[in-house]
Amino acid sequence: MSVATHQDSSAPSPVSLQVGLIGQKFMGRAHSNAWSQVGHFFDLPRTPQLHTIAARDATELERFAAKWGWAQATTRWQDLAEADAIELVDIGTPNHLHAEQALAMLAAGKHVACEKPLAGSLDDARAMRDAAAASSAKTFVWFNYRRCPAIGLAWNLVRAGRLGAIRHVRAKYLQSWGGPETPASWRFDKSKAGSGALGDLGAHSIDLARFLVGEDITQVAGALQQTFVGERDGANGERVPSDVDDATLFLARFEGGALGSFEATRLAHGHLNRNTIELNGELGSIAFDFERMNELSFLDARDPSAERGWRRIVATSAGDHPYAAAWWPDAHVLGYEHGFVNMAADIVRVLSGAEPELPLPDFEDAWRTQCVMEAAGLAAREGRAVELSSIS
Ligand code: SOE
Repeated sequence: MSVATHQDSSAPSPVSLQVGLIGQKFMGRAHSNAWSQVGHFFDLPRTPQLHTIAARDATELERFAAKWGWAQATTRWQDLAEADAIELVDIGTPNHLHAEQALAMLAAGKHVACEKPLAGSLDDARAMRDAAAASSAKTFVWFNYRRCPAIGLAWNLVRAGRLGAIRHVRAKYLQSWGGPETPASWRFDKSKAGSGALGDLGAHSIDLARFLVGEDITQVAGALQQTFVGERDGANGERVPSDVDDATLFLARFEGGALGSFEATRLAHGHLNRNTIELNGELGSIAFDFERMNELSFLDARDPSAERGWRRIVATSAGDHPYAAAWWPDAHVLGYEHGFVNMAADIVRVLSGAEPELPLPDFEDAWRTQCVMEAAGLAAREGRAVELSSIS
């Protein structure tokens, strides 16, 4: 199916950036919102235009396209590769589809922005990394939490040496929606998702840790994974195997010697979307909790005063905090969707030859995160430490 929904984009203006998107579920909404909002809030060299949305369900698709402002809709994602006007293809599909779609788009000369994790398997991820390296197109991976202003502030503080050498990284991503009452979906099917909590949640933690510390992980050890719910209800009342990790825990060593601990679970009642990370350095500490995403906690260990202790910084001030200038007055706080809009702004900057406000993850970067996921799975299965140098 292919339909024109409300405007003719056959003659794109030179400053427009024609975007195609694959996927109309949760990430389809988050990304559609980002592409349509970004030009309203950021002053950018180019303006994204919602050219074509591709998705499988034709009935839903027409309504989705009209609601979010996509000019055209198609049930053939290959149409995006064939559309000359489209420069950037955004992939918001289940993990096992990323590689085929990204490789086709790169072969057609499109820039690609792909959902995390990079792929459902190491082989797919490697193929994507290699194709990106061989192409002149730019690639991006939606590790959206990098774009919270408070994380941007943390990144700046680490870069400014305010923590000194990093000793500890403590990352937890805890959710609670994965109990036996949750029906089967691709997220619980290893052949599609690749992994469960590890790739869905742990991938964000690994990316944030590597981003903030600015170093790669060299070793993974002490890993445990567990599938607590082995079967779920299928669409027709049948029981379907659920074969991914509901929880993954592991320890890690960074290049510079810092030690990390990681926990990812979908079975932590009381925690809905608790993505937390804490860094302890020789000179101070930072702590972030996504459920209070506008705040960063900072402790300066060099403060000699009796009042030394954790500072709660509301990271919403234009001029001081990344991305804040594009939004609202102080403490008129941001939410989940703003991370995607902030990332869309940086993607547009890069595709216009400008610098992003903060470094963006590309396929090479996301490949390294995928290698850490692979090492964690191997370490858990074989009950041993795994050197990242052995994963390639
Ligand atoms: C899972 O619940 C999920 O939607 C992840 O897939 C996202 O990546 C994460 O940001 C929020 O939680």
